[in-house]
Amino acid sequence: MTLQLFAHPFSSYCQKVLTALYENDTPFEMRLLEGRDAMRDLAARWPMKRFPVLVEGDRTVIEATCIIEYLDVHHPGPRRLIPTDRAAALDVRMMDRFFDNYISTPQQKVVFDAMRPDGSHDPHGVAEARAMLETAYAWLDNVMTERTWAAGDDFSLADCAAAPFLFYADWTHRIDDAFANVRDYRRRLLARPSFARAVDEARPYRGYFPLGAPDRD
Ligand SMILES: N[C@@H](CCC(=O)N[C@@H](CS)C(=O)NCC(=O)O)C(=O)O
Repeated sequence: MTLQLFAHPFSSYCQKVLTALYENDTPFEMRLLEGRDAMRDLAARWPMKRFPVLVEGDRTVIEATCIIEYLDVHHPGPRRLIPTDRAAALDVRMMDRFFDNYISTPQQKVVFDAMRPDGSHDPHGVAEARAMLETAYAWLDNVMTERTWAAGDDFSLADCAAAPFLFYADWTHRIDDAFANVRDYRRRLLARPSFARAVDEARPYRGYFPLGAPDRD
């Protein structure tokens, strides 16, 4: 059965799943979410219209983390992105939650605010989001002192999350040079072939970035 991924290459949550798919060379069909017809097909599958969404036969899987978990269970490849050891898997899942909730969520808050019409901005919420990013960068910098990847020596689900979220977080609220461990980690993620491929595929869409994409990366 063909795996179908409803996704857009420029979306951070889609890049999280694409990185996992590319890590294992997992075959899939991309259902590109450009245009009204594609969005109507997505809404028929998932009324929240958030993406990515994975479809296999009559099974619809929502949420990037759950899609990667689904791939690990039903289409495992040579690289296990979730350790089989339950204690190690817990560390991976905890770091995955960190990147979703404390890097991506505030990053999206700043970006979505920039897309709001005049008169409906939320400066207080944006300031809170930027403060949360600063706190998250500081915490992560300490965690990454002696780690290569988010949960230790092995590339995992948590790194699939970290890669796009730190990528766009730096564009949105620059990671200060004082957080050298975070900046080095972001560079390692950008050099990882699976994520580098996702970044390359998204290049044609950089004009979509509401804050203006910087001329780097
Ligand atoms: N919790 C979801 C979040 C997915 C998400 O926020 N996707 C963004 C694209 S990066 C989206 O669907 N944006 C469209 C919208 O907000 O209507 C996940 O983990 O997959």
